[in-house]
Amino acid sequence: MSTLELNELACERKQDLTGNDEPEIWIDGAQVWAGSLGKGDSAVFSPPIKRSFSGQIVVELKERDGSGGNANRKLLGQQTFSARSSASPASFSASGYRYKLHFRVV
Ligand SMILES: [Ca+2]
Repeated sequence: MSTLELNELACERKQDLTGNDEPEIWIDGAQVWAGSLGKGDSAVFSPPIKRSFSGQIVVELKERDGSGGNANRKLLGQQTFSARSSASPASFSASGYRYKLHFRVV
């Protein structure tokens, strides 16, 4: 078994045109964190978000619009981690946004 530790999510460029982004982190299909970040903001996870796994574990970064029953989520990116993953931070980026996820696998 390995453990994925998420330490920090940094927003280098946000996806929403106005206001903060509402990023969410999902691990293996379950939401583990939601927040509000603007450009240059960082969410530090203390203690780290930890999930043990064997084989691989999938992390998705989503961005939420709307609220409550009208929430609408855009998938910003997906990364698969294994026991050998060490290239922290992982980057979630496209033309309109850039996020860096600091992690380690122990
Ligand atoms: Ca949003």
